[in-house]
Amino acid sequence: MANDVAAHLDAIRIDGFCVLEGVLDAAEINAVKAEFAPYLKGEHMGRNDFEGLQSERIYALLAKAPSMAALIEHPRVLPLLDALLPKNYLLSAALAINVHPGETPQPFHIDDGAGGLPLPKPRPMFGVSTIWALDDFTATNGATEVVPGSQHWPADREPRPSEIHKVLMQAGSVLVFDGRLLHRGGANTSTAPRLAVTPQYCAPGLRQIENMVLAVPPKTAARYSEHIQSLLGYNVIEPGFMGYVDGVHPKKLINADYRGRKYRKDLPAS
Ligand SMILES: O=C(O)CCC(=O)C(=O)O
Repeated sequence: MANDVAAHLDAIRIDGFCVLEGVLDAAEINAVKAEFAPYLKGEHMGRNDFEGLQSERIYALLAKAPSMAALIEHPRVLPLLDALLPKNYLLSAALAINVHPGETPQPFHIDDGAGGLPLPKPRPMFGVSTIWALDDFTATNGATEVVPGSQHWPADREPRPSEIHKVLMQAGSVLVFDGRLLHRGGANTSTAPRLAVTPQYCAPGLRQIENMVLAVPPKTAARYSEHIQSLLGYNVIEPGFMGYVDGVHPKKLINADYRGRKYRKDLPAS
């Protein structure tokens, strides 16, 4: 397993991505699909080319599909995240994407943008993304496309068609990639939809793409592990106490008895 992790880390450092095969079994996939079903009725397609006019997306996943937690903190993925990201990294986004037949390719993009900060490229990695295949990713059904090595490119370099790699993988596999890697959802020219879920993680100092503590408020967050709560943003980064709420640790909003390092009896909370 340690060798496995080392090989996957090497692949991510060189190519920008790796695929972990067969991580979920059919029962696990079906449990997730069952929770998604009420939100995937073909009624709400994307609002633009990025979301996909023939794609459905489910946001705020941890408020809607509790089985997602197992994917977000999956023990096969965590060692890679722990090695690649600074301590206290956050869940930046977690959404399901159901690419329907007729969908066109998404624009190429990266996932770890720094909200307009003037950072010349190439630059360090600020995030790591995962895409879990809940259906087989085939040559025709909208499999994710990546541009190997593009995590090291300058800002103005665009991929040539020969540089684009389609990630074919079986349902239950997960693509793990450097947040700087150029990628996109592919065109679906098949006759069936392609369902995937993409938990994306970022360095603790970066703003999360989805406003996670609003998407998953304290009462809902209370149902999850401490690790998931921390990933959502119910944490503080030391030194600096970054992430406090009204001068106290945000976990106090989940558990009123929580006593952080700065707990003082004379304050209402710590
Ligand atoms: O659906 C996919 O394969 C990729 C989607 C994606 O990269 C995104 O929306 O950020």
